[in-house]
Amino acid sequence: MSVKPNVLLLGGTTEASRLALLLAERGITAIFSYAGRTESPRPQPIPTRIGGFGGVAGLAAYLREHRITHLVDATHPFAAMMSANAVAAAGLTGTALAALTRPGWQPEAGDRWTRVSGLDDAVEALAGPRRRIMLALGRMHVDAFAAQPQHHYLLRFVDAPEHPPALPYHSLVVDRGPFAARTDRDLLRAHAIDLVVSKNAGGSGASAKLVAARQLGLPVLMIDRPALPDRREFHFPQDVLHWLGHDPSPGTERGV
Ligand code: 3Y8
Ligand code: NAP
Repeated sequence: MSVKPNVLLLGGTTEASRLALLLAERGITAIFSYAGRTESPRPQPIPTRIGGFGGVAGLAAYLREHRITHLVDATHPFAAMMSANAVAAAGLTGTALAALTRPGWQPEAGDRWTRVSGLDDAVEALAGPRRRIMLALGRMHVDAFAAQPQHHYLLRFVDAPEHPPALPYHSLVVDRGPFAARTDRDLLRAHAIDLVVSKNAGGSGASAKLVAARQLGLPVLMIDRPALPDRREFHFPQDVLHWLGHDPSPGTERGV
């Protein structure tokens, strides 16, 4: 007798939103969770909670109090703290855990990537004469680049910041993805960008700037993903449905 799923979905990515839709279509009991990083996160078709849990202990308590049967970590590959907490809390409470994540991007013909292992190495790699750099990393880590103030930075944030970024020369675009290659190409051209800095997020929502850089023959500084603890991983929302005991193709559900 399989347990009727009661899912906690840690979201904030395109794939998480796709899975939320599938769960809603099948009437699977689930709650979507955002950290609350943005002013108006995309509404979801399932009940949604916003805010941290309070570390591993807080997440474990949440799993117990809400009798969560399946924890799905569909957070961004750079949300390393959340993913580590999910593994720890699932272990403490014996909750089934699976990650829904996307493969990292691989360089294609025509790409001019330099790979670095983390944010500090990316900052160091920018030592040298002034350039015009698209820093497509969002808002949380921009201040680290004040160590290389000589460059002109093109910044793209989801929300307007309360305070101007601590970078003497910068242009700021407030926009949320997913982005399109054509508009990113126009943006890179309009700002005469000569280097793009990117996280290896994978997926389709942030890849536009890489396609645009390739088309314009621009170099890319690619930040590799942080290491994450071992856990069951799926790359497709339908595989999560199967894991939950639901047939991924609608209309062939049996007794659910
Ligand atoms: C709050 C939820 C969906 C999810 C869409 C994806 C695609 C569009 C592209 C560039 C890169 C960046 C950033 C980015 C993308 C998707 C996805 C993705 C990159 C929202 C969202 C939340 C966040 C948090 C935000 C971070 C920031 C990172 C901007 C919603 C829109 C740079 C990551 O201002 C801040 O504090 C923003 C912080 C974490 C990284 C950073 O360090 O600043 N995402 N992004 C989630 C929460 O509260 O739990 O507002 O709707 C979601 C999406 N952003 O459902 O369609 O799947 O990745 N997000 C990166 O990849 O490098 C932009 O500009 O080219
Ligand atoms: P993080 O550094 O790994 O997490 C820091 C803390 O934020 C966590 O310990 C947790 O707080 C809280 N948190 C993170 N994700 C949460 C979620 N989905 N629901 C509830 N609490 C959450 O995470 P992050 O890099 O700041 O990312 C935050 C959110 O933005 C995630 O949902 C992620 O998917 C999304 N996002 C991040 C990026 C990125 O580049 N990092 C890109 C796109 C989307 P407590 O310890 O208090 O529980």
